[in-house]
Amino acid sequence: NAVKDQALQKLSKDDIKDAIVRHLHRTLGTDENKANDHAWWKAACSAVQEQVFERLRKTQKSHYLNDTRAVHYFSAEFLMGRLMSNNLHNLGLFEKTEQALMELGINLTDVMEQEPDMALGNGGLGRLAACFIDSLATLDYPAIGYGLHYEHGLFRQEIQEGAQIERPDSWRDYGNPWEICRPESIQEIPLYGYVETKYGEQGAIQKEWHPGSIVKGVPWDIPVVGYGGNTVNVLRLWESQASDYFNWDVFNAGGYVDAQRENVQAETISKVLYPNDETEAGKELRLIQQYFFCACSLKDIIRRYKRAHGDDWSRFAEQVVIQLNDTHPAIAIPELMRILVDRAEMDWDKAWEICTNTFAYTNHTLLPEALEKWPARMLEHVLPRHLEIIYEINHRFMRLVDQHWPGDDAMKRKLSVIEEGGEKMVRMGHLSVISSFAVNGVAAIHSKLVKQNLFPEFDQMWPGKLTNVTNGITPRRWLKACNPKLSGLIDDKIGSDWPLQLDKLSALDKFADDAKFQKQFMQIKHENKVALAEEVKALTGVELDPKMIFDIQIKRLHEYKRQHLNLLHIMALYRRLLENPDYDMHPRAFIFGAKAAPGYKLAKDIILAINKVAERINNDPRVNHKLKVVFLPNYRVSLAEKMIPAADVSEQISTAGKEASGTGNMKLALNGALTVGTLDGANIEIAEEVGEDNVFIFGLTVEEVEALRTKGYNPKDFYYNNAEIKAVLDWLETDYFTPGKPGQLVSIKHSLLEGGDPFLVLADFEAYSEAHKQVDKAYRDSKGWARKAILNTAYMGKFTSDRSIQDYVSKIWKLTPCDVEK
Ligand code: DL6
Repeated sequence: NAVKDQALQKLSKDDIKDAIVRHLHRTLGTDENKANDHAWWKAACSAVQEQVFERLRKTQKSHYLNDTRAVHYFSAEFLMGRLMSNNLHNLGLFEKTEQALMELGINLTDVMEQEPDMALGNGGLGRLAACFIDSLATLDYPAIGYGLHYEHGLFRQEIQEGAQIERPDSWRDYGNPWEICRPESIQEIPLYGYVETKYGEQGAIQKEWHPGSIVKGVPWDIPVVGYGGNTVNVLRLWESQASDYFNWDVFNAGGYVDAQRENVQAETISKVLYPNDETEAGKELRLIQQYFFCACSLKDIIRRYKRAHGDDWSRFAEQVVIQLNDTHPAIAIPELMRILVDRAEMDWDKAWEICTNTFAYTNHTLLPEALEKWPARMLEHVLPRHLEIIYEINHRFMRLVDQHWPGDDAMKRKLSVIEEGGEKMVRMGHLSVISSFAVNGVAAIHSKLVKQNLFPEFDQMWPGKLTNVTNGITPRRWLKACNPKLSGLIDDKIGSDWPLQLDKLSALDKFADDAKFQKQFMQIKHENKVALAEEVKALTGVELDPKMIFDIQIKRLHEYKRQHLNLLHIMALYRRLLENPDYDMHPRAFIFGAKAAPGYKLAKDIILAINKVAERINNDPRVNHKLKVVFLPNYRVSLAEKMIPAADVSEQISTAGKEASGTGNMKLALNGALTVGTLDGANIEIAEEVGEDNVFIFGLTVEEVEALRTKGYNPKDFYYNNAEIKAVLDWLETDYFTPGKPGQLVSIKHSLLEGGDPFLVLADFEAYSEAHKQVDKAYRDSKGWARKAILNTAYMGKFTSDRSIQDYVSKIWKLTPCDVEK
């Protein structure tokens, strides 16, 4: 039994039943006869939350008494999804709660469906943060997640006539029972205004920032329950509110209306998550969001530190490590310098030493459009003192560059935090590398490219600072909770400690050729496919035969992820079937889930094209027994939990060198799907682990991509030399898929031909098509396929986020686990 707390172990089904009914009566003021599933959900959450709060209290007491060093995970996104199933599993209360509800005539699955997703993130980066805080609590490390309490998370996607429509997400409309407001820890955050320079004794210069307005930061805590229920850490999310503090400076200068306007603005700061993925927003509100949550969090950290250490700053970096999840929180760096230099009146060198021993930075992308830069002018307006501090950091850094490359002005320009030329820009990546004691990429190949291509000179200046920590996923959510049947089978076969020691799954390899185990494993896959087919029918009206190969691509819509490569191949299959009705292929259902950034026109066009092609194929009786295409609307964590257990094939087909890691690839393989993938991101490590016989690798490598670009890539060569490519691209121009509207899908063809095919879709098409022929062949050998699927599950041990966290701990954070009072 993973549950360590005795009180939790002793809790009986009847105790839980009593607690649920008590909350139904006393918290919600309703009763068993009137309550609907939503009320039962809230009552059940409150019953669970009682246990969670007790563990939380004990955890906080233990951390305080042991004066522990803790990691502070700063992230603009935490894509938590639903919490009920996860919390029940982690507390070891799932079965008891299921029975308790059953005795009350209520179905736990229906109740859990009431919970809205906490969609406070865009995709991989935010979901990674959620997996990491789960693992930190599971491994008993003192940790706190800091982020923004968005009123509206990622938009809800509707599909109308094939096109994406964005609707607001309102995850808190009817209250969220998992979060608790902590007014006792409210912070006041300054913005705008001007900096006054004062001259002290002996000409000492003192800077004072006179803010133009003050915003209130209200913390909401979401308990993060570790598996086994020992440690319960906290995710603290800040909500902005207008400050009670009246802005007398502005008022006295006759600016009453302005002062009021800024109060109104305050409330917009945490209103909405920017729906960008791999592009930077470059908007003032986004900068303010970033500063707001970093400043609140730093004040919170310092308050806690001072409670234990008073004004003695000497132990700060021993106690506090701050991990920057990408550059979104990088503004915390000048903020900490400001606090130390201006407020604590520390000299610069001492402050800088604390700073550079406190921060560590994770890079999640090499795409130039995602590397954040802020116009210096905007920073000056919003955070005038921070810009001065950034200039000072850079000034001192330039002296260091001069020591390494004396007199090399080109090198200074290249490495400077300030990009000159056009409008002066502040490069947040450079600032993060310079100010952190460790910098990591998120998969081996990505970290290598960070060193070689993105920051080679920084690597030369500080050998060893740049490192790798390959991403991971929590097996509690992504196998135990989402795939209960497979989890049960695994428990029966190898015992139930794999959720904590995922390496143990490798014991399944003994059964990879065992006919009985193969049958059980594939029967569960089949049942999961039946369940997904029902969901597909309910959501789209499309009927899927579970005997088809379920081929799934789920991730944000982006050209580099190449959903359009998948689409072109589907069109090619369609064409082959039309030309030859006997074309030999095992029936296949291609299933997509993806949101496109609202301003990303081509990504939205690709969604439209997938839906239009799907409609035509699904309604074509000549082929629809062999080929189906489904686009599931509103892809999100809770939908992923239904799709992943049902996948036979996992599409991981980004252009080599573009996907930093990927984590969907890990979730799908863990659940026994076979990867069709390029040698990109973590696919490479997955292939190493599961063996090349058990994945379908295709396409250009990073080196080949570079060589092709150097040589000069002309997509038209592929268009004119490959009749199938030409036919499917030309097909997009007709009205075959969009009756009466020729040209509606032409932008995809244009991007590939006139647009230069920036992500080498056409160059990889043939290899991709070949890989799919191999998939088809392999699937027909049902025993061979079962073996491969089992080995995928068996060999995914490396990709638990527990391993990622242990890597962070040993390479970067240097934490010690803290046992919590039982
Ligand atoms: O590291 C988490 C995740 C990776 O798995 C994906 O490969 C990568 O694309 C994603 N990066 C971002 C970058 N966004 N920004 N900035 O989301 O990170």
